[in-house]
Amino acid sequence: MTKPLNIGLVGYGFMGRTHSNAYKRVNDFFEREYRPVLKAVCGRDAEKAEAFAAQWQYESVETDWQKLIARQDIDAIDICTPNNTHAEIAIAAAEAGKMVLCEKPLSMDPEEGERMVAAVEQAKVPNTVWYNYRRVPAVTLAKQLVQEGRLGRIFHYRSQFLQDWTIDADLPQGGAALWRLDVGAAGSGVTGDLLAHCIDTAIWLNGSIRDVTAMTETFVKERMHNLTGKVEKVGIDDACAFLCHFENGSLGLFESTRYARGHKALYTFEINGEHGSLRWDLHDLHRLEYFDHRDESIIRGWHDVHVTDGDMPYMDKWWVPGLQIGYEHTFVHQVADFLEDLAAGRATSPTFAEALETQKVCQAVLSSAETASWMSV
Ligand code: SOE
Repeated sequence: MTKPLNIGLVGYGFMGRTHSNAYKRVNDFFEREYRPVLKAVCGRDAEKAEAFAAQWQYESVETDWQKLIARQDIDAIDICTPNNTHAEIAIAAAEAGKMVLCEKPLSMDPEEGERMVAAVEQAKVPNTVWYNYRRVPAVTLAKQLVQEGRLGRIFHYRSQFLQDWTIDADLPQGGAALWRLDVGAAGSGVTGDLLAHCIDTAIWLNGSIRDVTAMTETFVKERMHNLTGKVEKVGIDDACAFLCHFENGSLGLFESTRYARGHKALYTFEINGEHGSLRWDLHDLHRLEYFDHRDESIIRGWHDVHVTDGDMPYMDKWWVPGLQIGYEHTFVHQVADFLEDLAAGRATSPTFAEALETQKVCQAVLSSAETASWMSV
């Protein structure tokens, strides 16, 4: 018999769907002591929340997140709302003794993040932030290869996250689907939305970032605001690039934009070390490219590892070798790890405290771009 873990989901957009799917699937594939129960979904629009609940089979609906948090039958609060609401909901949930799972980025800025970390640590409640790409099997395998020391001393880390969905100057900002363009709701543009993923993975694979120098650009300066109906200044960064030093002495190069025509979600990273290199690309997410200079010279070249065998991370739980999994599975893996850690009394990485480090790098990047100077993290 599994123990129920009653989930209260706040927000029912794109991320609400990815998380709900993960809760529903996880125990079908992973043997775990706990089983998530879709107890309640919360959203301000009752009709939409009801429709979401019906589609995903949530047992009940709330329209006020405070009421959801006050419910005795909810164990964990999952925050899938715009970034400017994360802190208030997470802190209240922790104070009420609930576990908290929060969408990325953790917060609007490090100051908010600090308060969120203090709240979960004081309440001693399990917490995690959904930086899902760590749990793409090929990315988890990259972590394993780095940890085994196969690359030797690391010299370079470079990463990009390219999209093209905001090029149209007539696209409005703000409101349900477009809050990512509204600085008041998102905090920043590509830095918090896309580079945050690159930074989280980079810190995980290559350690802390010491300092940064950055530039940002806002290509479309004014957009109609869906909430006010007026044309308003755009406050987000449409593109951002930065250089950095990692604490281990390696150099980093990061770039993100929503203006790279032809790229939908081209998240890539490459690591170059003394003995070898690793390369990964979200558009081909089940492959990890690996080069080992110690291979015999006549066969030396890039290994194109198809990460589907049962001895590769997470893959023994899915199909048979050669058959791939995809984007949604990264969320299933995060829940599977969360449930396993919960049973073992361990923290699930990235915790709020770990995600705060990413927030500090984002802040240093934005400050550096503003002041045109190097910033320490
Ligand atoms: C933005 O388009 C977005 O949906 C991000 O918010 C997600 O975090 C990223 O994984 C995909 O792109």
